[in-house]
Amino acid sequence: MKVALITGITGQDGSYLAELLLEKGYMVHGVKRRASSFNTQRIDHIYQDQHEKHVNFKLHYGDLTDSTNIIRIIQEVQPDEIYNLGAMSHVKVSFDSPEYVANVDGIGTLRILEAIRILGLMDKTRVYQASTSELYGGLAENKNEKGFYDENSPFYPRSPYGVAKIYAYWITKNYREAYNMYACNGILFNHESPRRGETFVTRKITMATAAIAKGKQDCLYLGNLNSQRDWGHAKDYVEAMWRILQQDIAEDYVIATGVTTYIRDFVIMAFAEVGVELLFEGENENETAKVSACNNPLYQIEIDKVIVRVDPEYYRPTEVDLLIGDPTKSKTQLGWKPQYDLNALVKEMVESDLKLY
Ligand code: NDP
Ligand code: GDR
Repeated sequence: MKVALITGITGQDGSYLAELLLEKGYMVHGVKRRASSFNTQRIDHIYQDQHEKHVNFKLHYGDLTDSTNIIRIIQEVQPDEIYNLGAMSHVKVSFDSPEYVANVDGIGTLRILEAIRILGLMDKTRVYQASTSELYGGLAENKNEKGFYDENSPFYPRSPYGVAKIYAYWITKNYREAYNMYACNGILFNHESPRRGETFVTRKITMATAAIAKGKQDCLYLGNLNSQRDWGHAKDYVEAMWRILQQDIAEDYVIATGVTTYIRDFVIMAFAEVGVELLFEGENENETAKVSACNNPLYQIEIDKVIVRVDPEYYRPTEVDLLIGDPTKSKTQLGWKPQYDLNALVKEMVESDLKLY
């Protein structure tokens, strides 16, 4: 039986990856942080199963800022594969706590790689590092000739999060080259799901769509509506993570859909799911969206009511304007193909949030 260790198991990706690896017959270990309130909602269903039937699943308390803890867990678990998904993953928040983010998202990766070296597991343990499209920074001149970011595009991170993740990217590559370790970067573009954290833009939009439709919220306040993101479904993306660690040779891969969409259009798509048509007017901080039609008799939403406003509070000091990834290498070498398109993703997220209300 293969043994996997997942950091960030309580997060969006960690929970889907744990399910996938259990399905594949792995023994799955996860690192969770001690918190003053419960932080295991996304994996409680797996944990509960453990009491009712035999499930190969075990959680360990730990933190990526704590080397001795990381070494001890890896020594105990002796993993065949480590998926390092733990991170302070919110780009805007990283401007408020840059040093902490450098410690967790940057040096945290080094702690894992060093633990493997110290424990002499270099020939046994394969490492997946959760790298990100934030490394590219959205600079137009750095796209390839087809107009996408690929594995060879230059990096220009635009946030403390991106800068911390670029350290993690390079230290992973360096340990692969210096010590012949099987260590890979998955450069993943944005991926979402009903389990997405509530303060990321897609989930914020789908939750507000449901709340407004059910009369529980008046207005949705957002930041920059003019940025564009290449959005996929987290379920598809954890499958790519696993494939990256099953190859003969360790390499880095871009995981993306190759389609990019404005934030504004995501808002339109989400409200269309509840039968609300929106009309956007104005520019930048004066931009609003009002209801131009409501085609669903279940929801009484006033026509002409403004239900989306821009609040500059959500702007970032430096923004990544446009992301679009080229998944050619992952499609050809990994045989990876996403099952979801954006319409299916938005539909699933809105339906799930409607159930919450
Ligand atoms: P989430 O924010 O949902 O999950 C992050 C996880 O990291 C949580 O389990 C969190 O624990 C844990 N964590 C945070 N700080 C620490 C710490 N100091 N020590 C140990 N664990 C910690 O992120 P996602 O699941 O969306 O993303 C997974 C990884 O992929 C992250 O590294 C992210 O940066 C990266 N990524 C994500 C993309 C996306 O679009 N989702 C795209 C590209 C990369 P807790 O629950 O206690 O907070
Ligand atoms: P991102 O995701 O920064 O791309 O990082 P996020 O959903 O936070 O922002 C996407 C874009 O939407 C704009 N935006 C807003 N964002 C948030 N969070 N809240 C708002 O109210 C809002 N209004 C507009 C942002 O300015 C931005 O342009 C995500 C994270 O998962 C990272 O960990 C990961 O590495 C990258 O995706 C790839």
